[in-house]
Parts: sequence; C-alpha cells; structure tokens
Amino acid sequence: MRNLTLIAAAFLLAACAQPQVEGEAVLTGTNPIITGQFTADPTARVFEGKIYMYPSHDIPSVITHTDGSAWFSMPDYHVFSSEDLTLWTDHGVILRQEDVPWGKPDAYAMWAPDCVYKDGKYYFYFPDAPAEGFGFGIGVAVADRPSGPFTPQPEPIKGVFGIDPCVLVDDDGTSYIYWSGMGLSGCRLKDNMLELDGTPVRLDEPLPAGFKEGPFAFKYNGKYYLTYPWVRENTETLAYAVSDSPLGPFEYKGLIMKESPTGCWTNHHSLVEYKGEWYLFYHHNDYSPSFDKNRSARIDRVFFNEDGTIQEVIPTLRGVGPVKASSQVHIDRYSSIDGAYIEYVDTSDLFKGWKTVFAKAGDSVRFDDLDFGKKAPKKVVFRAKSPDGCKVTVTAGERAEFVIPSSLEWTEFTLPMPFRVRNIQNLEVELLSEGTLEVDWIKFI
Ligand code: FUB
Repeated sequence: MRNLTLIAAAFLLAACAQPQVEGEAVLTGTNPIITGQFTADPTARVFEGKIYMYPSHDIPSVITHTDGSAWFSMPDYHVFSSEDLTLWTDHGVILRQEDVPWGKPDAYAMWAPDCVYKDGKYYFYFPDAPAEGFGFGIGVAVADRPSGPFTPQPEPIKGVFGIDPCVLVDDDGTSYIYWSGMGLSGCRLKDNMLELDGTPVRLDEPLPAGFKEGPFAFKYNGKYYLTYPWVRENTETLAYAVSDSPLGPFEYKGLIMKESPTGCWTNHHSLVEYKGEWYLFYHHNDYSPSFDKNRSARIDRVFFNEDGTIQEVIPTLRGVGPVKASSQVHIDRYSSIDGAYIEYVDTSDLFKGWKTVFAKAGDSVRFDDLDFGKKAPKKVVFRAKSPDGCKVTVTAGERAEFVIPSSLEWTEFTLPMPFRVRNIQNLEVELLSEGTLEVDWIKFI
C-alpha cells in the first residue's frame, strides 16, 4: 500500500513538474540549487572558466526493485552550468538510455556519472545496465564541448563491472578511473581514456568497513584524496581517505558530512575548487520527502585545515550562491530559524518550493549575505498571507516595522522602506504581533 501511495505521489509530482528545456535558466543560490526537476549524484567540474554540473536524473519511479518497492528510475542525463553558483543554465539532455549502443534501453539505470577534459575532448563516464547480461557496465561518451553533443562509444569499458565512475586526470595527464561494485576499485586509463591500462586495484580494503558506492578522487597540495559515501550506522555519511599515490593505499581520515538527519539513504557527492574556494556538491531528497530516490543537488562550502584535513560540512539550506535583494528572496532557505517553521507552498506540486510560517510573536528567520547592491531599495515586497493581518520587523543593518494587511490568499504587499540599506547584509524577519504570517518570498526594489 505504501508503495502504491509513493508511486501515485511520484506520478502526481511528475505531472505537475514543469520540465526544463535546453538553455533554460534556474535562479536559486540556495539549496537545492535546481528546481523543476530532480538532480542526483552531482559531479561538478570547472570547464572554460565555469562550473559544469553533471548530475544523474531521477524521475518518479517507473520501475520496481526485486523486493517490489519503488526504485531508482534514471532515464537520461542533463548538464548544467553556472558562473556564479546562483544562475544555472540547463543545457538539456546530453545522453538518453535509448542512445547507448550496448545498454538496455528501458533499464532506467543511468546512475552517477562523471566528466573530464583531456587533450581537447570531454569524456563523459556513466553507468548503465547492459542489454545482454546483468549488473552494470560503465560507458564513455565523447564530446568537443562540455555541454555536448556527446557520442557514446559502441561498447562499455572492458574489465569494469560496477557503478559510479570517477576519473582523475593527474598533473602529467595520466588518468585513473575509480568505481564501485563489490568494493571500490581503481585503475590507470590508457591515453585514449577509453580502456583500462593494467589490472584494477581494490582500494577499500584498508578502509573501515562500510564503503558502498560513489567514490570521488581529487588532488590537493600534492596528495590524493578519495572521498566516498560510508555507511557507518544506518545511511550514507561522506568520508575521506588520503594517499601519496593515486592508487593508494589510502588512509581513512574522517567524515566530511554526517548522515542525513531526515533519512535520505544515499549521499553522492563531488568536491571542486572554483575561483579560489572549495565546494561540496551533494544531494538530498528536498523535493521528495517521502521517496528518497528522487534527489536534488545542493552545494555547501568546504574548508581544508592547514594539515590537509577537511572540516566537517554542515548541510545548509542557504547554500553558497550570491542572492540579490531585488530577486525573490526565499527566506525559507534560511541561515537560522527561531520558532518559525517551513512548509511546502503547494503539496500537490512540491517543486513550487517552500513558505515560512510565523505562528507566534517572536518567531523569526535570518537569511545571510543578501546583496542589496549599491543603490538602496525604496520598497519591500512581501508575497505573503496573514488571515488577521500582523506586524513584522525587518532588520538589515537597520530595523523597521511593517504592517501586513489581512489576506487569506497569496498577495504581494508593496511597502515603502523607511531606511536605506546597501551592499551585503544579513536579513532578519520577525513576527512582532499575534496572528499568523506565511511568507513565500520577499524582495527589495
Ligand atoms: O543514483 C543512483 C545511485 O545512488 C548512485 O549511483 C549512487 O551513488 C547513489 O547515489
């Protein structure tokens, strides 16, 4: 019964979701970073001075697991790019399951991918279920541009059985592929990037038990880092290990992220340096709270200590992107919250996002690093509803009180700003009076 409910909810979500089309832009800056579709297993790479994100693409479940439960359904891949981690361009579908010559065209098994650049070409590595046989193979599709078009090779990589490929191109151009499937394996790639060069090495054996999938490898200050989902107790944490050599042995160093507090079982990730800062791309089932196989990409900052260890990343809703006060500021993606709570705006279409509910005097939220620009806004717009009307304070450098008139429907209330605010400020909104206030977004114009 639970499965039927899940599948029904998933179909409803699919029916309501606005499919995004090639070239369409998504403006967030907060987590999750892409709205309107699911984006799991995000691998982020810097190409041509931009961040490119290669996620896998969950859809509401159309296939079932061997135990009959709704299962991962992943028919194709999109690629997204951004210059500022706030405005994301969806370049559309770069590979479909039907286009993989060796793949089963209705397996919905396009799991976590990676993409790297070498000698003028972009190599996109992806798992898929083979048309003949069982399990997973790993294919390569090649392009001249990071957004494709990608041409899949006729056969999967020989000698690789498993999922979640990650490729590290070392400083001298030597490349290594890592994947999971009966443990974590790694192997040098030939210069053509399409074939193994040698025998795969097991890399998980010296690590604490619990490695599952999703390895990611990168180099930092001359050391090789292997980061990976690790089931220490119930669901996947993110852990890391370090080595002097790309094929280990790797020494376990610690956790990067704890288990999902709400039980999303997987947490696939990648780390990337962009414009001098390090970021963790990971996923969570933000738009699908009751089915954790419909996930969405998130980003948070990563900090290295001087000795090369990685500080634990605490997942945020605020995310990392710059947000302009003149855009719709979704304060439900708060930096901190006190008393107020968050609900979906429309439970029949979760991609419409969230609202902040202030139910009693003193409830507040803070949204950090809001960019008011050089020219102080003259008005504030609240998209809100408040059955009895209420009074709120807005603090951004200075503090002012606003009266929100009574409204049972979503209404855009435009009110004059009594003070001038410029540049980057933390915004705090607090309910001052009795009465309920729901806020979809606020903007300053
Ligand atoms: O997305 C399907 C699978 O779930 C991935 O390949 C794993 O890493 C996990 O995220």
